[in-house]
Amino acid sequence: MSFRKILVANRGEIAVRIIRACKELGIATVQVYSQADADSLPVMLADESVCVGPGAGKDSYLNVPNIVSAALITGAEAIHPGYGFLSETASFAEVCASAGIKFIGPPVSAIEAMGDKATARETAKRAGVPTVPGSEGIIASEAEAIKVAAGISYPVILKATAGGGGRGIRVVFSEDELIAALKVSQSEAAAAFGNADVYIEKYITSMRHIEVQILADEHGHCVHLGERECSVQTVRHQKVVEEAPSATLSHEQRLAIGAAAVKAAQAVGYANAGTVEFIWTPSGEFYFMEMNTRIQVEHPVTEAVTGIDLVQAQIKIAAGETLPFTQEDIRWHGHSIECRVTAQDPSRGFAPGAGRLTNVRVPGGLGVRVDTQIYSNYLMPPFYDSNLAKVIVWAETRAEAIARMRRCLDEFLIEGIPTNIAFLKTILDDPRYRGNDVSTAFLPTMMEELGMTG
Ligand code: MV4
Repeated sequence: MSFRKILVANRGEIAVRIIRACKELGIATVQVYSQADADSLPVMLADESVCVGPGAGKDSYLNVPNIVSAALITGAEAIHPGYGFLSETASFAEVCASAGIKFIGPPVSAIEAMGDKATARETAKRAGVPTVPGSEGIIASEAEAIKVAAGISYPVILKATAGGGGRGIRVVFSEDELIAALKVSQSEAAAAFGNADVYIEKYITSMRHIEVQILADEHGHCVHLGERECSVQTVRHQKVVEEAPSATLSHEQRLAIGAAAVKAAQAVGYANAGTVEFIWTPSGEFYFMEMNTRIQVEHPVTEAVTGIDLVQAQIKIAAGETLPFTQEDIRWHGHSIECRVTAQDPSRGFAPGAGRLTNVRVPGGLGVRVDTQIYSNYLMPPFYDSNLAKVIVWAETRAEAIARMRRCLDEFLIEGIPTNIAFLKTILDDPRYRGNDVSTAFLPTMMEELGMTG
């Protein structure tokens, strides 16, 4: 059994990515789009398209009734949500199910279990996955916050249970700051997520962000596809450069963290593609951080080193197929790097830009992949994220991959709006980056040294 027609409930490069996977599987595509995206590449590439509302995301790509109606009217049997928008909204997956449409993603129960980060942490801990010392679930009172923090010792980090990806977090260095920080964290969380609940962890002062790709079918099989190194992020938790594998992990460590990721996924009855995020310490210990129950922006680096098409795998799993490989069949070859090219202006605090791309010239050559929605004369709408393109390179070694990426960034020409391409070159040229001497502090430090804000 496979699907005959899939609706793509997203936009930009990930919509293009999903359409490509469908085409190769012989599946027809319906692209939903906003009025601002009428001339977009996914609309051109899809077999059919349906306008679901005005430019603002909340009126179009988050408009559940319109998207589900578009699927019913066009006879799409499944919806691929991509990343962002409705991809991790359990109620959307539920509405799809009640309309008889397959949501290409995990079960509603798994989205819910991992969507609440304090619950996810407890679930991982109970399953035997290492977690950072901290509170048991959410903080119920100021007295409990003081007691927990004193017990694990400062610094501590406050995280919103409804957050994720670093939104609504506060680092606290001493007890005098704790209660004020707790109040700020709770009110920020309430405003951002409609849920004020916060949990506490020991703050790990030097860490790498290492995440593990997993794939699970709906028949109880689950494998990991190794890790991605995502430590190069801005102080606002924007990932900028990602790699697979991490140059830091030995093969034994890869298998150990991979097995932990599989355990976490199995603890919530996971199916489809997912990513388990870990803190990696300088001494080689790792701790569960959170799980993302969707395909991620940086998935292509894992595809490059494993040869597995993750979006095709998502579709086949949702159609009820069994995983065609076991853990022992997964092999890793070479090194892959992704750079996120964005419409951000480094000279204006990385403010997001929009407007007409008067001229575009995309890099290419052996071992180069560019996932993008842009083309010459494309009008970048102001409503959405600032991603313009992902440049993904593959080479035998990390050094060769860096040289290839550097060459690609020189080739890439985008005229008409400011981009971060020069900033990406600065990162690739930094001896700390080249020497894999990075932690999550690397990029904020580099930017401060260069007098950059943002
Ligand atoms: C942490 C941490 C240190 N210790 N958790 C959470 C979301 C992820 N994207 C970043 N997060 C972190 N979680 C513990 N227990 C450090 C980070 C972190 C960070 C925290 C504050 C300000 C900037 C940061 C940049 C990268 C990682």
